[in-house]
Amino acid sequence: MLVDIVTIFPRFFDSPLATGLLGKAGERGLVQVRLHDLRQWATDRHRSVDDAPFGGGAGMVMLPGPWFDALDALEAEGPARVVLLAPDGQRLDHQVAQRLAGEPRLILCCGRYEGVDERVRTRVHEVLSIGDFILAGGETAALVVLEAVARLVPGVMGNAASAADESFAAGLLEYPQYTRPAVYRGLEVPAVLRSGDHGAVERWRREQALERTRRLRPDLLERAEDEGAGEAEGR
Ligand code: JF5
Repeated sequence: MLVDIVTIFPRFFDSPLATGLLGKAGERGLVQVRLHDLRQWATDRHRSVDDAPFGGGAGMVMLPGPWFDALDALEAEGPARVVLLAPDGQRLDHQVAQRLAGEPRLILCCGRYEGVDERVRTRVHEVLSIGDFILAGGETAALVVLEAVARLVPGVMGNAASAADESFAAGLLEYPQYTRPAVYRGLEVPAVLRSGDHGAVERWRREQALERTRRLRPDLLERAEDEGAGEAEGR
């Protein structure tokens, strides 16, 4: 997968792209990320990318020109799914991440200031939000999207990912996990996990996942029911 990121702060991505899962995915050529400074498509001598809003009001709005020229240049290289990160977009979830992980190329557009000139939206295929809050810029949201998508690209993670992913895809939270020691400061690991009875372990985990989802995220179960994934409820 190729990911082009357009931003006024390309350096923002340095450490996350060099570290951990994204670093390894880059090294292995599974997720190639290219950073583009939006200012390279600015046209005035101050390299402006924003201006005051028509109609007045606080703050600045990102100019359409640099965005249109950036997307002209990047799309001339070939087809890509163009995504704008903004608070009014579709909420990112596991399903959206899975869909994007199947794309050969993404262009992530990071807005700043009070927003992006509305006409830029004629050039994007979709707007994505990571939640109902306002960030200083789309960069943080783009990183969240990138990490959620990259770990679903085939080969990026081993099988360790799939169990938890399948659980979430089925609309359930994960079951509780423990490692050594068996007793830590008087806190015990549930006996069933040390019983060696794999069937009992599996049943316990399923029960825990369901109970935890019911208690903490009942909305996930309702959604699973609506989607006809009744087996999540043991039916
Ligand atoms: C942004 C206009 C982009 O604040 C966000 C955001 C929140 N959830 N998802 C994205 O992006 C920055 C702000 C204003 C465009």
